[in-house]
Amino acid sequence: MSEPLVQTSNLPLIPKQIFDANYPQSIQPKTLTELIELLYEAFASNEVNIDYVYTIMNNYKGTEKEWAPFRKFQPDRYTRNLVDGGNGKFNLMILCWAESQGSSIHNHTNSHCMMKCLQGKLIETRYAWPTVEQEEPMHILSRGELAEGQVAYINDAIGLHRVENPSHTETAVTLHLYIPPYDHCNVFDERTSRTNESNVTFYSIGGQLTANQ
Ligand code: CSS
Ligand code: FE2
Repeated sequence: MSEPLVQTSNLPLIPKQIFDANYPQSIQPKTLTELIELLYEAFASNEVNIDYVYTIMNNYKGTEKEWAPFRKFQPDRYTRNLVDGGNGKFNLMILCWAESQGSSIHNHTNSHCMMKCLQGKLIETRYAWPTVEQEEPMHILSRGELAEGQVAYINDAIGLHRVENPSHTETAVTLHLYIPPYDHCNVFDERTSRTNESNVTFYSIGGQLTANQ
């Protein structure tokens, strides 16, 4: 594997303008229901303030009890569990990463992606988009840890990423917000930069298993 070009140890890896966002820190959703209500409010008009949405995701502090319906693991792959479809404007979902599970390297199909670590920790490795036609290993931009409570932000302009649960003994759970929702993405081969389109599916919707398990 190639060496990281930039080694970052302090996530969240989010763009500066989001760090600089100066929104009332008093908005502290204490339940998943409250977070969802605030999201619906934020998405009520056609213009959404991404910095504000980041702030409420960041301030959300929930309990394991309310994630329970969406906390579903399977042995061969991380699971994607839809919590709320946001009237077609966003997807809020809980992803469950069993020991050592990880994603492929992927983009986010022009959506904003926010990922909050609810339990355990994740490693996020960011990659540059391949720029040349010939096959070559992908270039790592950064690698960092996402600890409990932290929120990472990425979009296609920032780059691609792979998310992994580095622990061989602990599971991890993350809360993801995609704006707008998307149902396919591109996945990339780290060694060759080759890419393929891939559909993304839900393991469960509203706590009910789908036909995709
Ligand atoms: N984007 C991946 C998870 S890492 S953000 C997915 O939707 O499955
Ligand atoms: Fe992702």
